[in-house]
Amino acid sequence: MKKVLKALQIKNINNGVSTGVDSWAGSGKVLSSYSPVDGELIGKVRQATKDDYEKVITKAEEAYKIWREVPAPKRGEIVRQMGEALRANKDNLGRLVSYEMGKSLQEGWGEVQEMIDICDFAVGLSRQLYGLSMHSERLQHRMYEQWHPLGIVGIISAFNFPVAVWSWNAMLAWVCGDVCVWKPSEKTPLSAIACQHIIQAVLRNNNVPEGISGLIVGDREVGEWLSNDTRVPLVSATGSTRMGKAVGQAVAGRLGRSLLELGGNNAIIVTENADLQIVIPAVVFGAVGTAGQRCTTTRRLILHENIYEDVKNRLVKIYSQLRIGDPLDTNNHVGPLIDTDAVNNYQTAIEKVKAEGGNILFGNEVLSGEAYQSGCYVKPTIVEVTTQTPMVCHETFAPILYLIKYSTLDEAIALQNGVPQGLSSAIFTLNMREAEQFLSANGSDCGIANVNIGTSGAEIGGAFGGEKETGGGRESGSDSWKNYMRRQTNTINYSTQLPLAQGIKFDI
Ligand code: UN1
Repeated sequence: MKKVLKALQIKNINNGVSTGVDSWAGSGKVLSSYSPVDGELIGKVRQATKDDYEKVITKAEEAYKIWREVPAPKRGEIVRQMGEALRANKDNLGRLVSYEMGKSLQEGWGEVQEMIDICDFAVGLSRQLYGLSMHSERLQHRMYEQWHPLGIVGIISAFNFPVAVWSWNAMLAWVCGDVCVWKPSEKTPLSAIACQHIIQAVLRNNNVPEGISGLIVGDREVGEWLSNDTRVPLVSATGSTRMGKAVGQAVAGRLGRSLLELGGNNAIIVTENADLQIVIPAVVFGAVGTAGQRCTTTRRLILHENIYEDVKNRLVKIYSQLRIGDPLDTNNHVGPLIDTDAVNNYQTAIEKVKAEGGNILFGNEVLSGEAYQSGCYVKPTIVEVTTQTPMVCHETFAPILYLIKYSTLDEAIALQNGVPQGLSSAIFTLNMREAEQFLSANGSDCGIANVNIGTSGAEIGGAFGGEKETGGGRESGSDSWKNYMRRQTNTINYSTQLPLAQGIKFDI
């Protein structure tokens, strides 16, 4: 890991990590980043004080005045170079993400690949920030709309995707002409600093201000500063519903904009017409991938009564064969949880669901021994329930999968929709009527609804996000870029008269 840190220019200086850039230089409390893989200290970072925050925002404001005037395709060219820099650093950055967060190396690299893909997407977008033109009802008038940047975009990201979700926001915001101030998770600060180095080098090479990309490491206070700051027109936040409600309320209180991507409680419905060969890998990857710490993780499996026992038995068998251990070792399927608090949450959730009548079919074990010295490794768990008890309706960020039996599709869809969250959902069926009902207006109520694909692993090209307690925001692909811009309607009169709209006469 030393070599990886060196390559990403992360050096410990004066009890804190030097960022090597001015746009972030915390002078506050020291934050230590421990790896959940082996419990080792990776590095220490100095958090930002309120003064540091003010400096970053001032730099961002100055940078915005310059950046908004750079033609969008030229901004796209700089984002293209960022994509190239990420390609060059993919191996090291993926390794750091994997070690600091605990996800498998494949997923660490996959996360960097998502960043590269969103760069490519943003480059194309930089020539396609289209507005509509309309026909004016008045003679010799022209009416059209154009999209302008907003200003400073505050980005609050979560530990589970330490770098990719930031890049979904930042790359789009940058081609749109905004500047970004990023508050990464305090559980994964080094991955963020590594990105900051990569981005700053590209900004320097292009002689554009470093304030285009600001980074502020700190705890929830920093989130509060961003949410309450009228100089930050948009706050995009990813994380728990509790955090999102606080951010959403604060930003709404000043009539700012927020883009929220919060908790999920994602279900897969498996009908009696499903191809079980593809169901099993989809469910296992969805439920245990990233140790159950994706917002898109499969948490509920709604099974038709005719295939219930078969699927249940196959799953228990596969779960008993899963290899749990160092995620940097590509032979392992499941890595650690982020920290021991997450382990406690896993244990508490299982205790509670047992008290609610849940039947543990597999798992419910915290692993110990040399390979598990960080204390963060748990056995993926399967629990059988007969109704959606309070614990089943709650998002526990751990690999706990609830199995529920159904007999009619209406009942299955009601179960799928019967939780407060609305991010991702899936149905496995080869029956076209079942699939279409699931996708119809009286089907899944989620932002993402898949057929014969699991709930996690969405592509960057689609709009990503969900309904209800998931927060309603859409990031990444499709027309999500509109979140980062303001629409202006322009009407131009090239006649010699001043006709009023709606035919109103006003003679003076
Ligand atoms: C998240 O967990 O916050 O769809 C994002 C997926 C990933 C992104 C997850 N592409 O699982």
